[in-house]
Amino acid sequence: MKLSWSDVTPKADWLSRRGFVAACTAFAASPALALTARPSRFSTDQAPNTLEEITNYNNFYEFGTGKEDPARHAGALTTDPWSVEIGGMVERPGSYAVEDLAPENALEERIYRLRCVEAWSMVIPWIGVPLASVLEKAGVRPSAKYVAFETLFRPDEMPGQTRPILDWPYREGLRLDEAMHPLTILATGLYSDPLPNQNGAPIRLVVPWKYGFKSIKSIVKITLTDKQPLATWNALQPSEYGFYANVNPEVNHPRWSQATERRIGAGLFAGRDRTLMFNGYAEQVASMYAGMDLAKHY
Ligand SMILES: Nc1nc2c(c(=O)[nH]1)N[C@H]1C(S)=C(S)[C@@H](COP(=O)(O)O)O[C@H]1N2
Ligand SMILES: [Mo]
Repeated sequence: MKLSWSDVTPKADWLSRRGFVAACTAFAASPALALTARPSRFSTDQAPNTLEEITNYNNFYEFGTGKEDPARHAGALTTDPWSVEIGGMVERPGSYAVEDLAPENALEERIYRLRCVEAWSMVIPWIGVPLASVLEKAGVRPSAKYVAFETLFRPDEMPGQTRPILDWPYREGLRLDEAMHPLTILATGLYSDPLPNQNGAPIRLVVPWKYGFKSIKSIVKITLTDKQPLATWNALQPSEYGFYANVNPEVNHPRWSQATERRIGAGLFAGRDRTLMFNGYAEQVASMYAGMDLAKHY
C-alpha cells in the first residue's frame, strides 16, 4: 500500500512541531505563544488536515462567503481584549475573560472530524476545554434547558456584516444535555497555537457530531434559557437547516445528498468517503436522541 503525503505529512510535521514547541517553552525566558494541551481519549486517530488547509478553506460569513475570504480578511479582527458575557439562568452571571474560561493548565487536545452541511470534511486538532467546565463556572440553574450562543457584531472589522448576508449577529444553540456532553468543547487553539482568526478566535464552539454550522465562532455571549434558542441558519431556512443538525447520511439536504463527503486535501482522484451517522460519534451521543424521529428533528 502506498501512503500519500496527506497520510503522513501532517502528523509528522505536527509531531516535530510539538517537539519544537516543548523545547521553546522549556528554554525561553518569557513564555512562547505556543499552547500545551494534554491528549484526550476522545481524539480520532485519523490524520489531521494540514494547518494550511484548516486555515485557508473556511466558512466565516462575517468575512465574506468565499472559502478564502476569512483567511484574507479575518486578520483585521481585534481579539484581545475579549470577554464572554454569560447570563440567563445561571448563578454567577457576568463578563468572563477567555483566559479564565480556558486556563492554560486545563487545555486538552481534541482531534475531531468536522463535517460541513455542504458535504466536505476535515480532521482538525483543536485545543480547548469542555463546554461543561465553562458552564459550571457560571453555575447552571435547574430551570435551564438550552444554551444560546452569539458571535461578535463588529461591522468595522467584519466586512461581511455590512451586508445582509445573514441576520447578524450569528447565533446558535444547543439543548443543555448536548452542551454538557463531554465531546462538546470551546476551542481556543489548534495544532499548538492560539486559534487563528479565520477559525473563530479567540473562542469558538466545537460540536463534532453536528454539521459545522452549529460550531459558532468568535463567541461573545452565552445565555442559559428554558426555550429553544434562535439559530441563524435554522431561522433563515428551516426546511434545509434543522435546529439539531446532527450529521445523518440518511437524511438528505433538500438540494443534495448527505450520504458521502469530500475530505479536503485528499487530492483530485481520491474517492468520496461515506458519511457516518453522527459523524462517527454515534457510540457516544446516540442515546441523547433515543426515541426521537431524526428525519423530523433533523
Ligand atoms: N460566526 C460564525 N460561525 C461559524 C460560521 C460563520 O459563518 N460564522 N460558519 C460555520 C460553518 S458553516 C462551518 S462549516 C464552520 C467552519 O469552521 P472552520 O472554518 O474553522 O473549519 O464554522 C461555523 N461557524
Ligand atoms: Mo458548514
